[in-house]
Amino acid sequence: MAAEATPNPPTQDAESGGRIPRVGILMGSDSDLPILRQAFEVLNDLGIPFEATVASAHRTPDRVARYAASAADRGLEVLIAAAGSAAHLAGVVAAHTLLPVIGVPLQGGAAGGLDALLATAQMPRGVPVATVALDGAANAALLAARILALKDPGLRERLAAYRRRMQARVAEADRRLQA
Ligand code: RP5
Repeated sequence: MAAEATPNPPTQDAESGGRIPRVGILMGSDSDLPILRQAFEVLNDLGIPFEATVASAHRTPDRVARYAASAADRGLEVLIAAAGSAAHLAGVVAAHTLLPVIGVPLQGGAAGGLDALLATAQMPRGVPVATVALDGAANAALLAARILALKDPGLRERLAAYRRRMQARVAEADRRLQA
């Protein structure tokens, strides 16, 4: 089923260098890519192999269902789904997999993102989506990393180092302010 169920080959991140992707990122449109690049950057920083693909809950529903249903069999461990406006992508993905799904609502719709936020977060009981802030692609990647780090001590250490770098940047900003 996996081979047939796999949609068109997703974009393989160069940094993954042939390693099996652990995180699958879906976005509703290629117009979402600039925000999703923030997630790519975090995952690259943390050395987590990932793949990314454009798939729409409304425009390509079968493709989304096939991708989500085959994701675990293909070795993916966490899925990130980002969409704007009537942002049903993360919910539909969660309906077709038992993997953890992180939803990223995107700004830009007629209601300034509130439409996407509610559509992503307000899931019915039984089908959970962990929803991050509007345009929160970087945090989605960090949350995925924390999930993976539960069983990956090396990644846990890289996450700790990431946090130390962040803290050092804040301390440096404060030093400049006080100077
Ligand atoms: C959503 O509609 C996409 O995720 C995107 O955020 C928004 C607009 O899509 P395009 O019209 O730019 O393709 O499905």
